[in-house]
Amino acid sequence: MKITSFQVRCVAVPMPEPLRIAAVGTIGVSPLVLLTINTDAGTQGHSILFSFGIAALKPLAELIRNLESVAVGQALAPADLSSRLHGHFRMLGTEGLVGMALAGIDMAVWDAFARAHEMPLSAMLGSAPRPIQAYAGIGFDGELGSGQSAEKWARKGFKAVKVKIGYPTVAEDLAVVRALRSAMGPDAAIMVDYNQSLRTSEAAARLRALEGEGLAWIEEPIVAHDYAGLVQLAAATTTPLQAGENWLGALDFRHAFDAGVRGLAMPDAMRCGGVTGWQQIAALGQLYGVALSNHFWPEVSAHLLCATPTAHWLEYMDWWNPILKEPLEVRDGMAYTSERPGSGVEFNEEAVHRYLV
Ligand code: SMN
Ligand code: MG
Repeated sequence: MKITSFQVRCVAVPMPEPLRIAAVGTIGVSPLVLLTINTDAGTQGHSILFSFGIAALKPLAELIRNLESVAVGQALAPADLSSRLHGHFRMLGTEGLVGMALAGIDMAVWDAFARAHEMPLSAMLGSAPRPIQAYAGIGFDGELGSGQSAEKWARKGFKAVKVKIGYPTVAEDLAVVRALRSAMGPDAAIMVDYNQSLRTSEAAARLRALEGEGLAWIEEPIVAHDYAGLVQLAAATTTPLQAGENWLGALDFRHAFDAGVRGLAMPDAMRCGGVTGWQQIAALGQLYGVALSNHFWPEVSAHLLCATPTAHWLEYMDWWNPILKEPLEVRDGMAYTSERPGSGVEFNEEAVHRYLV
């Protein structure tokens, strides 16, 4: 089976509610590149790329269109195509948009590969589909807003939530955490996410102030690639630290683990190199004994976590559900991968046409 063409489209999907992030701002729409890969057997593969901001949306789409010629005529063989594409960018490097584009192609090729074999992606990776514990995300919405969002997710059956903090004072951080604990109850898992907003000098004091709150993890307290700083902070607190959504490819995860990062890590399917990159990181997680959770891409990540020996939590987000034919199913706080062939990504064409940009 050979690749015959790419279909690349851009959409701007309104967020269910504006998402506020500490030290970043507010996300009102999801700028997405939707990639469909066609083959000579009629089998298709689909993937979603998130450009974070409108400015990068069209450049990302154009970069993927420019890579069609490298892929067309090649066998539908994800590992081989990944090697070919990475070789193509040996000089330019695969950070930034290039890595995102390659990951998007990789996810679509793996989706087509699984569909061609009429198997769910998790089964193609050697694992039986199984439910994964899931948590939902809450924005930088203050004590009242965050508590109300937690109540909403609890009504939907979630037993775990993650909230963005990094307020001007640690007292405000604590008030938000306690509002979530009140909304979710004593047995719920509560994670917090600083989104790299703390300076290393203040981070240890903030983490110590959160010690008694029974948090499941404290995410990205400082800049993502300060591995040594993360290791130092981990020694100053008993609350597990979490990072990885901004680590690019398996090499960043290797650098982090070589620097002494242990406990938890969270690959982002687009930043880490797609399915192929995730497989490499899953092996590192097993060898270093690091529990792995995903960042975004819940449909694909649910399959990937099934095949990840140290799978931990699934981050659920519903932002892209309007353009999906079959969004990930979550029941009683557990995510269930689709048993249909592929990665679970297929587009609701009527919605795609509505949001085209
Ligand atoms: C996050 C990052 C970017 C946009 C929204 C949320 C956050 C997460 O870091 O972990 O989901
Ligand atoms: Mg995060």
